[in-house]
Amino acid sequence: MEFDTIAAISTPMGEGAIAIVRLSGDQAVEIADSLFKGVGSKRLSEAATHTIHYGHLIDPKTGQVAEEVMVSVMKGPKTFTKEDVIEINCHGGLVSVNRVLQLVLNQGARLAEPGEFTKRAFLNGRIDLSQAEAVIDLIRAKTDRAMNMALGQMEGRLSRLIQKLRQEILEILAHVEVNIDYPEYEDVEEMTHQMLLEKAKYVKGELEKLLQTSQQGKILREGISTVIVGRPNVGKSSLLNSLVHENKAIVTDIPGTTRDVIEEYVNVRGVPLRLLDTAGIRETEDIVERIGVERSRKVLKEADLILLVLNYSEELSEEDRNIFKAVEGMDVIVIVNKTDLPQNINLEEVRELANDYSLVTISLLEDKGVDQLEEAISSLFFSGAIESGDLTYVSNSRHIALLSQAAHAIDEAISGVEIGTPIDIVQIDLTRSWELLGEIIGESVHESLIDQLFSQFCLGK
Ligand SMILES: Nc1nc2c(ncn2[C@@H]2O[C@H](COP(=O)(O)OP(=O)(O)OP(=O)(O)O)[C@@H](O)[C@H]2O)c(=O)[nH]1
Ligand SMILES: [Mg+2]
Repeated sequence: MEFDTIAAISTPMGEGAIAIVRLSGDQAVEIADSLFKGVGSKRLSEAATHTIHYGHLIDPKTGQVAEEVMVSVMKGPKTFTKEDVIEINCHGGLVSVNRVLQLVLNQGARLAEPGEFTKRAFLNGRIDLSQAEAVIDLIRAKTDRAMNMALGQMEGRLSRLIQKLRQEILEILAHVEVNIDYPEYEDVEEMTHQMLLEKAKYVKGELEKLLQTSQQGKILREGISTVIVGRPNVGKSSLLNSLVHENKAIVTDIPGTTRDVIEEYVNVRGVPLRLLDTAGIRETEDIVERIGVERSRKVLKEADLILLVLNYSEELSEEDRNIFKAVEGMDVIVIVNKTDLPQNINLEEVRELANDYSLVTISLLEDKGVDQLEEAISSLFFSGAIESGDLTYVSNSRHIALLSQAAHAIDEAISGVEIGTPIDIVQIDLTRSWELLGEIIGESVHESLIDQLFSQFCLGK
C-alpha cells in the first residue's frame, strides 16, 4: 500500500522539557532533510537507520535558524508504522513545537488524523486490529493492571488465541467440505459428525472461558467503580482523601460540602478503584445540594462496590437506614467513622443492618483503621481469579460482542448436527463464527477463507 507522508505533534500540549514531532511515510526523511542542518555537511538521507542527530532546523523561506533539535531517523520496515519514520525532538514549548510542525507541513507533509500512525501500523500489517485497539488502551490505562492487560493484548496475546480458535474452526470446515464432496461414503459422514461435535464443543468452551474474563477485564481496565455514600458530614470526602493520599476533595465541618460527584483513580493493594465521592444523601431545600443528592443516587446504581459511611458519634438515623435500603443486594463495606469521638451509635444495631457485609470502624482524623479498610477492599476482590496474571482478559466491548456472537453461531452449529440438520446448513454457522472471530483481529474477508482452506488442506488426498 502507498500513503502520503503524515506528521503530528506526538507529545502532550503544554510546556515540557522536550516535545516531539513525528513524521511517517516515504517522504519523511526527505522532508526532514530539507530543513535540517547538522554538524558538518551530514545529510539525514545518508544516515544509518535508527540513529539520532543533533542540529538545527532552518526555515527555507528566511534562511534563519528556527529551532535547535535532535532528529531520530528510523527507516522502514522496523518502525512503528513499518514506514520511514522521523522524530524531531525540539524544545517543549507550545510555540517551538508548533513552529516545527508548521515547517514540516510547509515542506509537504500532511497533518495526521487522530490515531493515524497506529492505523498505518495496522494497514501495513505490523499489528492486527485488536493490537491496535490495545495501543489506545495502553495510552488510556489508569491502573497498573490495566496497563499490563493492554500490554498483553498489544503483544498479540488475544490475537494468538483467536487465531488458534479460527484454525480449529477451519479444520472442522475442511472435514465438512469432504463430507459434502463425498456424500456417498457413509462412514465419512459419521466420522465427520463425531469429530465436528467434539471440536465445535471445544471451541465453544474456549470462547466461553474468554467471555467469562470479560467482566474482570472490564474492571481491570476501568477500575472497580466504588461509590462512597453516607449522610452529610460523616467523613466521605475525608475518606476519599485518605485513600488517594492527597487532599483532592474539599472537607469542612459544614454538612452538604460536597455538591458534585468527585472522581479519582487509586490502587488499593493492587486493586484498581475508580473512587467516586458523592454529596451526602439527605432531604434538602437547597437546590444545588438537591441536584447533588440526585447525582449521588444515580451513580449508586452503576457501582461495583459501595463504601457506606456512618458516624460513630451520632445515633443511627432514618437517613442511614434508607441508605442501607438503597444499596441492598450490592457489594458493600460498612465504615463507622470518627471513633475518636464519644460513641453514640449502637454498634449492635449497625451489625444487624450490615448483615453479611464487612464492617470496619475507623478514625480518619487519627488515621486509625484505614489498614483494615484496605484489607477489606482487597480481600473482596482477590478471592476470585482476578489475581492470576496469566489469563488472557477481554475488556473491549467490541470484542465481547463479537465473541458472544461467535459462541452463539457455534452453538447453532452444534445443535444443528445434533438434530441432523443438513451439513451445508451447519457449514454456514461455522463459517459465520469464523468470520466473527476474524473481525476481532480485523481480517474477515470471505475470499480469504476459501484461499486458506485450499492452501492448508489437501482435500483431494
Ligand atoms: N473527629 C473526627 N472528625 C472527622 C473524622 N473524619 C472526618 N472528620 C471531620 O468531619 C467533617 C466532615 O468531613 P467531610 O469529609 O467533609 O464529610 P462528608 O461526608 O464529605 O460531608 P458532605 O460532603 O457534606 O456530605 C470535617 O470537619 C472533618 O474534618 C474523624 O475520624 N474524626
Ligand atoms: Mg464531602
